[in-house]
Amino acid sequence: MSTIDKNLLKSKFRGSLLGSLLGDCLGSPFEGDVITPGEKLVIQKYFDKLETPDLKGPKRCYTDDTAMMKEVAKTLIDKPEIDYKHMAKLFVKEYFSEPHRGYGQNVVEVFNKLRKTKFEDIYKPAKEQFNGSGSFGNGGAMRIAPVALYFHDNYDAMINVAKQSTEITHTNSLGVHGAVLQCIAVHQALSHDPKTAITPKDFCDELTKKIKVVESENDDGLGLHDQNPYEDKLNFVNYFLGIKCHEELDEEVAQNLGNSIAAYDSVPTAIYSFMRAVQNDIPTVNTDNLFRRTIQYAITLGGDTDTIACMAGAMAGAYLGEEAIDKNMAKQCEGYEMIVDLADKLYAAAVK
Ligand code: RVK
Ligand code: MG
Ligand code: MG
Repeated sequence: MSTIDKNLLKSKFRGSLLGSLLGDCLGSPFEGDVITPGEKLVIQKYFDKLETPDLKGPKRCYTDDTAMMKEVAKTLIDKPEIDYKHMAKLFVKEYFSEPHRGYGQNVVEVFNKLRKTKFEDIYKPAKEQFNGSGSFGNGGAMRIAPVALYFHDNYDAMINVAKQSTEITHTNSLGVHGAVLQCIAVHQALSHDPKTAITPKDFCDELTKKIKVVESENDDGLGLHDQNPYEDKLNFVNYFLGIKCHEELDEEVAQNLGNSIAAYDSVPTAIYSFMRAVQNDIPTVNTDNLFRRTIQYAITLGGDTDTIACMAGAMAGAYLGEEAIDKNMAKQCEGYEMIVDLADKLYAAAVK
């Protein structure tokens, strides 16, 4: 990454944060839906319309995914040493100033406890969730893109910060490793030259190698458990990518890779969506634009559409850069200018 052209890197920072924003804003109206063939047509028309210049009407609102992602970015921008207490305070302040952004049901308990205990031990409230097993929701993964961008040239620090920033709210290893996998995927996409095509199998194999290392750290080297769930899911991603895309396959993907708010059932699905769009063989998504194809396809898989599209969008935007994102579509999203400004500040903080 160190040899990457600075203008391209800046564009990739914008692309990834905007990708995250667009996935969230454009995916949230379909959250929880079971997507029928008829609804796929509705989604196609919805995206066609969003490309119209100067479209009037209310903006598409962002949800907790973007609200928390911008606070992660601000923490990295604010201080050269990562201050996790500062991050926890920003999360809590953000939540209490705008609580109606569709947060996960249980994470709110963490925010309340953090505030009540005056941030004394910022990791304690999350550890107490779900009778001590911690949350495996995708709330850590949905907000992680700024970490991948900021540490574009320091992989080990990136992994460490991805874990620690997630553990403020999510301590279950599935929640933490899901966020780490999402972070690695964005980092890998960022490292890829947009003029060179990604080979999905190579991309997945590289991800598999890296997540295997992360997952095996939990095993104490004793080989006691069968505990490589994300490695197994990535093998499934590769398997599905080998099958020609058709309507029924989407249902199988939603069932087997998942489309829920569990990190385990959504991060691999976001990776699959990006890879399927790269392969360009999706009959229900009609567009030449790879960025649009990625988020539109992610949404057609149903379920946790805002977050799966947000995570897939962060990868596609990191690969392609800002220029690949239709400006008319981006301008339909609440916070567009704010996110561009945030990406530039993050770039200035990361690239000296
Ligand atoms: C609404 C049992 C568990 C669990 C565990 C389930 C927004 C619970 C965003 C919990 C994202 C839910 C999403 C969410 C992000 C987690 N045992 N069930 N150990 N761990 N769950 O509250 O920030 O959409 O049903 O930590 O991860 O757009 O309510 O929130 O899609 O997962 O929420 O987990 O949610 P939380 P989050
Ligand atoms: Mg959301
Ligand atoms: Mg969601």
